[in-house]
Amino acid sequence: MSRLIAISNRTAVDPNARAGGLAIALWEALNASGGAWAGWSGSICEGDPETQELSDDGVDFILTDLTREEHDGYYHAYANRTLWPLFHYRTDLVSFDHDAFRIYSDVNRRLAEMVTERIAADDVVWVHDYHLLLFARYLREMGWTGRAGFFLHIPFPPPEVFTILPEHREVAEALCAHSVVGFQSERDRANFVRYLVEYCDGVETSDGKVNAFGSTTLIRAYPIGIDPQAFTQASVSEAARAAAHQIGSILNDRQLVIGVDRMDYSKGLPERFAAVGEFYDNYPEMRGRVSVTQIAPPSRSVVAEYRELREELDRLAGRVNGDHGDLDWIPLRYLARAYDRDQLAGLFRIARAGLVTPLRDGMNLVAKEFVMAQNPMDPGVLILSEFAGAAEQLHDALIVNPFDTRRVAEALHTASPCRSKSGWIAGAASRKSSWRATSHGGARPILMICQTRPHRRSVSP
Ligand code: ADQ
Repeated sequence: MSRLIAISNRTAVDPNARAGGLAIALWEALNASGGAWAGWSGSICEGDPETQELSDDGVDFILTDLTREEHDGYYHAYANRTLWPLFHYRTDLVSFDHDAFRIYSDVNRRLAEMVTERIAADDVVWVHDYHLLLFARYLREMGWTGRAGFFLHIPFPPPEVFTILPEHREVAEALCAHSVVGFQSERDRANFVRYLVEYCDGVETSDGKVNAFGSTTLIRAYPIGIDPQAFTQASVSEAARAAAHQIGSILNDRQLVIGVDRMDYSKGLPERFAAVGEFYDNYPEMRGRVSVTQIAPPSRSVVAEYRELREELDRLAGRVNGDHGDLDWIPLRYLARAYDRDQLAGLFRIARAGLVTPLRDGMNLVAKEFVMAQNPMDPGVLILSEFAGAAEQLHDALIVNPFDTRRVAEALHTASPCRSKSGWIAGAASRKSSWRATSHGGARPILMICQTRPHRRSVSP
């Protein structure tokens, strides 16, 4: 019987890691079909890496440790310091290192070997994300001819940016070795197709396929979603209520505006903090009536840019609070730690506005989670960057250019003084008839995000 074999850098072998969007989606697909999940074990070994195989709840895991050299070259250097910034259009932060590319290729080859030794001709291989761009090349070189799909979770840049990568042709050729290549958004799909047509003599056919490098590949956008019902349930769980109660006791009657992100330069946090400062500058009547809470646990702190980002955020938050704070009011609360899903859902539910303003993002699941956590009788407003993949779907959020801090401040003003649980507060929001935001995940409900009156919830087919 044909099996689904997923390959990603990190797997959800640890049950605690089955909470994120990707992990949940993959886990459910593999669990339902009795598939396998291959990738890095998460450990670094001293000697030669060995393959470990184990099963949990119907899913087989095929795992390998990385050597220190592999971890540095493949993961830290090429994946996180070359591909991540380049694919997020941050050419200023990209570092190129031929040794790192060699190690990245070697790890992709080693993972492909590990998988080909264990798959059958009719299995379906499903490769995930920018760590494994070359995986299919080795799979094919090893003689495997079955079906293989690839999904990129992060953006795919325009050809003018992608071609900065010295190895752009090798990467594109390896992607075309899949039967299907999936992207988060139409913009990403169009960028890749344009690259193939303009730089590799690719020919686009009317059925969404491209002939390039002697292969025919279906190239499509498959925007990733969340489990909307599960998130709505999480937002009324015990832990959610406790978190909402805890923050509520500090807020008093103030409006909560919330941001939740990994601390990453792609998430636009310095620009967001600047916009919050402008909001209090430009709308002084909002001082003391709104409190912004930003949750952002540090990530990848071995990379210098991430350490610098942390320092910049500390400084900017201090500035906003120094300029505007008062004895009984903190304008911008900034918490550099993670919270669990239920707690976040509880905070989203009581927030008047969600600030999701990445400079560039493949999708951004926080935007969808914020929508699904809302109480339909008293929903908040989503302020969403036009550069997040989610903006292609959540048309009725307040869509902003995150670089335009004055406009983001204006959106905060529009969103914040809406309706409070204890009654109406006059403000700009009452001038606007309605904003809506949709949640993706197939045919999913459209939730009326902020409607002055009457309260109404509409459900799409
Ligand atoms: P990420 O860059 O990690 O993912 P995102 O989609 O926003 O971005 O978040 C993924 C998950 O992490 C969400 O479930 C969110 O709730 C959780 N999370 C984020 N910040 C958190 C925090 N401070 N504390 C606790 N949990 C937090 C990459 C791409 C995205 C793409 C996803 C999925 O960069 O563009 O949407 O993969 O494909």
